[in-house]
Amino acid sequence: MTESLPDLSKPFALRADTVRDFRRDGHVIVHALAAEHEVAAFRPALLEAGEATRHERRPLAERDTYGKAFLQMFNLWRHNEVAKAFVFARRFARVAAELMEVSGVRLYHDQALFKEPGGGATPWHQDQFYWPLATTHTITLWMPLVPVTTDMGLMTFASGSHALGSLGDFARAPTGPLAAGDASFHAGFTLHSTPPNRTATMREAMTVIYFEDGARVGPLDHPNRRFDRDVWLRGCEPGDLAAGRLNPVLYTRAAG
Ligand SMILES: O=C(O)CCC(=O)C(=O)O
Repeated sequence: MTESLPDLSKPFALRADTVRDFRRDGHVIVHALAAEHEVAAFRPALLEAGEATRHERRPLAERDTYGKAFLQMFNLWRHNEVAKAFVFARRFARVAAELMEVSGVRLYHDQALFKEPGGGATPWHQDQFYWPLATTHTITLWMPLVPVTTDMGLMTFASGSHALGSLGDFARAPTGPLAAGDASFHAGFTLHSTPPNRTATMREAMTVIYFEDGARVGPLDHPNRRFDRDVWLRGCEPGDLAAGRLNPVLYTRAAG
């Protein structure tokens, strides 16, 4: 089933100024990380995996803020081999490693984030608040599976917020329209949000979260971090290498 798929293993030529921008701002756009025809080849299986793993069935009006913000489906890679080939794409993982300037990355988890027509805003937040990882080398790839316009609820980042412990005022950096296969990357501590989807089209986006290979599990000093350890780093204790059954190495420079 996966032999006829586009090959997502070949390196992407990342520009040096993109790495510099990521280091400074904590977010960056990488246009055409996947070609539109490549995304189109993976999309049906990603949608199938998303639908099969979706728990949310209530109408929008009956949901809380995050429930209105998006349909959220986790670890599609475990559902079918095509989704696995997409999430494990060496091309994507290598860009994640190069942006973080580390030699290898592991998977934390993937999520499909589909903002429905009329779906609400995603509140400003920092992802890494939830993650018991003792490293700041964490990154999320966010890739639309369909072309997305500014009124569909696109990522908006607070530039430079990844480097600050406490939150202040930031230059806001909304992303412009993106083609299917373009991707944004943001660091775990980069503050970000998305506005509502004011269109009649589902904003389909796939995300993959990576962390530096060699990172250790951090303190479980908050219920959210205990929850995340139990789900994504099962069996790993604080101080252990963050390298559970669900955290394969997706890229290592040593392998070329
Ligand atoms: O897709 C969205 O609306 C928000 C995405 C997000 O918060 C994330 O990928 O960390």
